[in-house]
This record gives sequence, C-alpha cells and structure tokens, in this order.
Amino acid sequence: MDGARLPGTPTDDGDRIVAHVDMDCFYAACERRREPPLEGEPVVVGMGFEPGETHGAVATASYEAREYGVDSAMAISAALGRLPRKVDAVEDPALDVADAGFYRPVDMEYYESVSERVRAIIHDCAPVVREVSIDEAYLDVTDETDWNTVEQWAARLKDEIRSTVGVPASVGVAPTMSAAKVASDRDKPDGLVVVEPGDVRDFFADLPVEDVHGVGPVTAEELDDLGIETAGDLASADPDVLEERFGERGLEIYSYARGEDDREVTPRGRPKSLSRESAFTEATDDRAELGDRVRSLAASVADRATSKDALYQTIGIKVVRPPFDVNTRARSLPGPVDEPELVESVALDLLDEFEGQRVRKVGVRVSNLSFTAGEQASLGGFESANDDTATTGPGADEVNDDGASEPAPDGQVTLTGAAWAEGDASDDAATPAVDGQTTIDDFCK
Ligand code: TTP
Repeated sequence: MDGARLPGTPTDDGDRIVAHVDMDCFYAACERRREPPLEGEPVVVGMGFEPGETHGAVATASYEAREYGVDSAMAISAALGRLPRKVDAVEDPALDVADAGFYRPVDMEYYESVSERVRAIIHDCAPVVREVSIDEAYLDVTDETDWNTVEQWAARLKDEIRSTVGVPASVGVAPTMSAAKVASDRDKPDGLVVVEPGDVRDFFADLPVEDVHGVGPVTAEELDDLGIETAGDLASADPDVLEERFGERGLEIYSYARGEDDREVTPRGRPKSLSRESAFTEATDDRAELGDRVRSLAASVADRATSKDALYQTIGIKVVRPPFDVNTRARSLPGPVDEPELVESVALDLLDEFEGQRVRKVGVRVSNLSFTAGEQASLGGFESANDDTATTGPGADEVNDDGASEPAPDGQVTLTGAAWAEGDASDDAATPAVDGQTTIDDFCK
C-alpha cells in the first residue's frame, strides 16, 4: 500500500478502483431473510394489497415476480392483475396457484436493521465509503486490492454479505463512480462486473444514453431529437452543439459518456458550509436587483442551516463579474449563531463593496458550522468582529450546494472556509477518513 496516498485520491497512474455495491431487490430479499420459504418464489413488497384496499404501489418485486411484469412503483392493482396473491389463488379455482405470488407489507424498520448490518461489513472492508441509499454504496478500494485481484476481492465481499447477513448483492468495479454504478446493474441479480481502466469508454458505448450520469428521461428525449441514442453517440457528438443546447451540463454529460469522471468517493458527513447561488440572465449593476437576490439567497441559506440544526460562525458572499471573475468576501462572528437576519445584513454589507460593478452571479454562504446544541454567541459581540476574509480568482459558473467536511471545532475560524470557488458543487461530501481509522478484518486483507 502506498502510505503517502490518502484514501479517496488517485493512485500514481491516476486509476482509482471504485466498487459500487447495490443490493438485489432489497426489500424482498429482507423479507426472504426472515421468512426463508419465500426463497425462489415471486415476492412483492408494497402497500394496498389486502382485500378492501384499493390504493398502493409496489416498492419492489423479487426477480421471479418481475418475470410476471411486476416492478417497482407499479400500482398494486396492476401488480395483482399480473400476479395474484397465493392466498387468493388457493381459494379461487379461476386462478392458478403456480402463477401466484407472496405479497408482504413494507417494514422499513426491519430493512434499516438489515442495511445496518450490510453497511458494517462494507465499512470494515473499505476505508472510504459513500452510502447513497438504504441498499447502495460506493467504495474506494484502491488501497485494498489491485486490478489483478479486484474480482476475487469483490466476490469475497459479496460472499461475506450473503453468508453473514443473508441477502444478495451485485457489485460493479471500475476506475470511475459512474462506470462502477452501471457495472453493478449490468449482471443483476448476484452480479459481479469489472470494467478495467482503458475499457470504460467501450463499456459505455452501446448503453442507452439514460445510463450516463446526469442524463434523466427529459434530457434523454432531447438528445434523441439530436439523433443521440446511445452513450457512444453522446461520446462522439459535437461538444459545441451539446453546450449550445444544454449549457455546461452538456459538456458534463459529454465527458461522462466518454468515461471521464473524476468525482471522488467521499463519505457523507455533516456539511462544512451551506450555500446558494443564483445567476442573472444578463449581468447587472442594479443595486436594488442585486440586493433583492442576496436577501432571498440569505433567507434560503439561513433556512437550510436552521433545518439542519447548524450554527454558523462565518457569513460570506460570492460575486461573479463577467466573464468568470469570482470574488468571495466573508465575515466571521465571535461565536456560532443561528440568526437569519444577521445572514442577510452581513451579506448585504459585504455586497456594498461591489457597488456600481456589473455582476452576473451572486451567492450567499454560511460556514464554520457547528452542530452541537451549544450556546449561541450573543449578538452584542458581533459588532466587534472584524475578521473579514477575501479571495479573488477564476471560478466555476455553476450552482453550488453544500461543500463539506467534518465540522470545524467550535469557535475556530477557518479562512479556507471562505475560499469559495470551484469544487464546491457536491452535496454533503466529507473529509475522507485517514489511513488506519477503519478496522480491516481478515476477510478484507
Ligand atoms: P432499488 O435499488 O432501485 O431496487 P431493488 O433493490 O429493489 O432492486 P434491484 O435489484 O433492481 O436493484 O431500490 C432499493 C429499494 O428501495 C427497493 O428494494 C424498494 C425501495 N423502492 C421503493 O420503495 N420504491 C421505488 O419506486 C423504488 C425504485 C425502490
């Protein structure tokens, strides 16, 4: 292992090894775990299937039930039409018991408890894990294995989850997050697909364009209008045309389709800062317009801080002048507060410096967050705070959300927290764990 490399950062040759673990028909698998006779049977988990109930939807269906056309999000009435309940089929001679299934109600508490056990195994095996949902996580396993052995490594992880917790998982391995995600889906259930560096673009080429990270159904339809149906079509499209049609996102999806994805696997954690930005259609120097926009951003940011129980000690603004001149200003308070009016007044105060200048985007940010239910600083002390910080430089033209890391210790002002330019677009990413922080058991070695 390369001791100089922090988990989550690229190896010398630039290739990280990312695994995406995605549990198979998770809720149904949980139901089978506590009711083993359901193994191999069509199982539907959802709501509204009891006699007399008329509304409800399918949460998930086992792969046996999917063969009858039952799938997630389907109305339960439609599911029952395709796959009647076994209990009903036994009673009704018009129904065939062999073509009936088992319906179970959603039991989130139980699924959470199973998920917790899966997560424990995953965290034991990888130093950097980003949990995405109850049944899905990305792992940076660059330090745990190499490209020659990663397939065995992933097979062992799957076996460990299956034998210890009793539920099946599919795993995709690739040098990028987006390829790893597609790979985990490629051979479900119980799948294991490894996409080696250098093969990513080919791997994507024939996939429908919806499989490209950042392409949803609406974008897919628009791309279809342009004659772009597969990821390969997108990868060889004219980037200028894509930019013209979709703006910067057009270039992003173009890169993803080409297998370029330098997002790092970062654990979810408490945000380091909360920010909101907003661009004007045309640059403006109208103070009233700028002030209004800053006021509404300040209210939105303060609201989010309150909803996350976050106190902030630094309030800042971002002002982008055409074309890409990013300026940030921040002011630190004597102690952490939750004071929406203060966010507004400090942000407006900081905006004064840009009086008369044309601005194409503004943002408001609170940082130096603390989440302890500690005392708020008294507002009286604020007037004495004069720890303004500023940075200027080129930055990204994009709407940012939570930049993140572990929360700063109470009472500590981090000047870097005010350097608010590029790379702030991910949500809730957190500082990677340091080497040695995670116990690696025998299985993972
Ligand atoms: P998914 O990972 O989308 O699907 P899945 O695990 O059921 O099956 P697959 O093998 O295809 O990955 O969803 C995870 C769980 O989230 C799923 O078991 C049930 C729940 N869910 C809903 O409740 N409603 C939905 O519409 C979807 C898609 C999932």
